[in-house]
Amino acid sequence: MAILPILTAPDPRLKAKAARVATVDDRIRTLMADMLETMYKAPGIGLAAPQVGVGERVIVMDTGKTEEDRNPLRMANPEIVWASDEDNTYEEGCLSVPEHYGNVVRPKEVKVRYLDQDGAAREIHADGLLATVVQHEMDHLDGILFIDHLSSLKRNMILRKLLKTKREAEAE
Ligand code: GNR
Ligand code: NI
Repeated sequence: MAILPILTAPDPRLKAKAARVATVDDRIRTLMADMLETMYKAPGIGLAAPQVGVGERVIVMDTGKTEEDRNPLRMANPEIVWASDEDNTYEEGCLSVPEHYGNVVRPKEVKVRYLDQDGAAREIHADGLLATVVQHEMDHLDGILFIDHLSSLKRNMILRKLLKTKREAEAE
């Protein structure tokens, strides 16, 4: 297993649409394992492959509150097959947008169809925090960050600050 470096915005790889996984093979299973290890270490409750520079439709999540109740979810080619009419607002953060937070409105509940680590088709009904996170991760697969759901004023302010932080890190 390996800890992978997490890309931060602005980065063109975070804006690209990820490609569908043709087959869930050992390469994809290793990617899922490395992504989970990277996510736990960060720490975070979700991670999408584009965040580690891999343009494929793979996401991992774990909304368990403690190390004891770990419940890792590994998904390839996730698709929303149903979303509730009712919305929910959650203050989101992102490992690729460090130290910035903002309220995002999304459907409160979703049904998601995906392939698991064995390539088997599965479906989950997510609500609460998991519904927020799975939609946040699926956005990453289409090159969308939570800041794209904020006003352009807030988004541009955050992007300017992130760019400044990058410039300062490069100058070191
Ligand atoms: O760790 C994370 N926490 C979080 C909190 C609220 C809404 C979404 C998230 S996902 C984030 C990890 C991440 O950036 N995944 O892409
Ligand atoms: Ni994110």
